[in-house]
Amino acid sequence: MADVTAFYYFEPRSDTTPEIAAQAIADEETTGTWTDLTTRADYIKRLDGTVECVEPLGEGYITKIHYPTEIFEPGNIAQYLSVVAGNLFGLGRLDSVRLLDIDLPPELTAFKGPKFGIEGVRKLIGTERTLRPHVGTIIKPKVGLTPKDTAEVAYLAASGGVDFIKDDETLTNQKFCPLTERVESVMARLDEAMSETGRTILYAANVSDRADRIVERAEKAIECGANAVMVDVITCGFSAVEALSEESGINVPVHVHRTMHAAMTRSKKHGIAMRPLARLVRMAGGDQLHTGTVSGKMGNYPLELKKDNKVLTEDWFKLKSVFPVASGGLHPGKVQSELSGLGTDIILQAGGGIHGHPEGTKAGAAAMRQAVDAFMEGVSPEEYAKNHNELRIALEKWGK
Ligand code: RUB
Repeated sequence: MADVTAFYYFEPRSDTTPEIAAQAIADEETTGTWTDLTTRADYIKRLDGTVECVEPLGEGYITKIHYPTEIFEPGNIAQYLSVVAGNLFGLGRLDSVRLLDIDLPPELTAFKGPKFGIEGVRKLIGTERTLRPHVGTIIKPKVGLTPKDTAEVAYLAASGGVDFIKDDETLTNQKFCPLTERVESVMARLDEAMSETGRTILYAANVSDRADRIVERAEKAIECGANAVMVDVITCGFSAVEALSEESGINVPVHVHRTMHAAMTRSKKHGIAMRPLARLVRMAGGDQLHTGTVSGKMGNYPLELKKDNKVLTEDWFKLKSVFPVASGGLHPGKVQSELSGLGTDIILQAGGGIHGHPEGTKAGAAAMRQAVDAFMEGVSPEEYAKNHNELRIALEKWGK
């Protein structure tokens, strides 16, 4: 049976050698602790963690640690994390440690994975032949709009050309915009937009909630017409994604937001990189996952991001691929750099970059689509803007 391999960057405490620090991780996460044990029976040795190598990198070191697969409970992502990303973050022998990636054997990746994946979502939208990037929007302001006004914004975005509309991460079921009323209103207006345009537009209602209420909430949203659901994976947990994806009654794409992720992913020295999280979301069954942008408003690491997106889209244990979502501070002027950096199997989402268009949401959505069309036709946005007013106005406001 192949081991689980985890890759870490770490910096040892000044009085500790890198080898001892790496071994402390392997010990803590397998059969050891800070002292020797009288309870350590001989037969336990096979479960010891081993350090394969420790190599210098920048101000610290890279290590590869093997954890025997037998330690893991197949199918239990929470338990996997408690080994590869558990107590080790608090160990005093290390000043910092960052989980970079994990390599799992087939026994531990036997999950159903995404129900739809990129191919399935493309089929719903009708882009399986053109293979163009999808354009999405987050209704803005984040919170505060009534259901009726939310629906109007959704209608305008859909009429302007977006493929996908989602709630923002802080909007769930507050009094000013209750979930069921919001979904009914949005879907009624989207039905109008769909019959006017002949296109399918997905609306992901944010069903993030307490563990024991998420599935019920998603079913309610679907009953009210939602044709996608959204969940915040870090605040709700990977089991929330699994529950939504595996429930047979939830036959719609699961959009996975990652609010709070940067507390773990942002530091290059300490925390958890996006890559292992992306692998786990794919196993758990997310159909679309936020992974970041190359030019947006959030801190970004383009080189890491490209490989993170590859982890979602390359062949991996027969699991369907996950649609990477680039979001945060995007507008039509950034489309070209995002698509040249990340490729066209991507959902480009813009909130402010659509609803902040001087001529309103419909024009903002049209401008985003025009910027995508320009890229697909190999024309510069400035050139394309000469005959496309919405794009011209967006570029005048935001530039590139
Ligand atoms: C985007 C927004 C999203 C972020 C999350 O709004 O608020 O929640 O994309 O970031 P806007 P990430 O388009 O107005 O900036 O995708 O990096 O997790």
